[in-house]
Amino acid sequence: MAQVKLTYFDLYGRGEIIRLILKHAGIEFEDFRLPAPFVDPTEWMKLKPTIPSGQLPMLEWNGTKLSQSMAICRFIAKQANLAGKTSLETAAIDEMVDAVQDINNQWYNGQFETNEEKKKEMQENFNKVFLPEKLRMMEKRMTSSGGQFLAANSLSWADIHFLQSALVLQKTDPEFLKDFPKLENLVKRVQDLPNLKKWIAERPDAPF
Ligand SMILES: N[C@@H](CCC(=O)N[C@@H](CS)C(=O)NCC(=O)O)C(=O)O
Repeated sequence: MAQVKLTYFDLYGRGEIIRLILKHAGIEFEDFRLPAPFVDPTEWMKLKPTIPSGQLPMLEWNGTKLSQSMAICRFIAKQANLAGKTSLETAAIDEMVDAVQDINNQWYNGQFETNEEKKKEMQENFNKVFLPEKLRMMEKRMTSSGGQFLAANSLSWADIHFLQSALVLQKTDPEFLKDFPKLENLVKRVQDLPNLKKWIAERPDAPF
């Protein structure tokens, strides 16, 4: 069995999707957490110079250090058969993963904007324009690939990635998927998968 350690802040952020894939796959790992730099930078400032990329998350797999959250996810998703059976399926899954990343990045930009007026404008645009457009596109793609999963007509890490984003977005708007029944149903089904259900019930809560 591989020796696996994930180092990340005590947040969901860019690390939770890695935790979710590992949990779903039943891969045991050390979930090493440190305080987010905006909560208390002390521990991170000591650790940062020892991390090859200078950023987290970092995954250690049998001693090999990997950075970049999406590269880490692709690697473990391949181990867990969640990354497609053909190159074309893998590309379709990556397409949906990148759409989820677009949503996440746009949402974070709005959360961390320091100019209050601009922040309000960005959040309004996200909720009224950006997010519904992305969701519409994703539901269409889902319909054209069998209607049950985001891509490749089977569960992939794109579905798990979307689940985590949806759980964070639902904290501020529990109804945000009400016009997207297929996506809403997907979120329900994926969070009911036994290993994910167990982890979601027991994991430390975080605002994002
Ligand atoms: N593209 C990288 C971005 C990594 C990143 O921005 N990490 C942030 C936390 S989410 C970080 O380490 N911040 C502390 C720092 O840069 O010193 C990834 O997806 O892993």
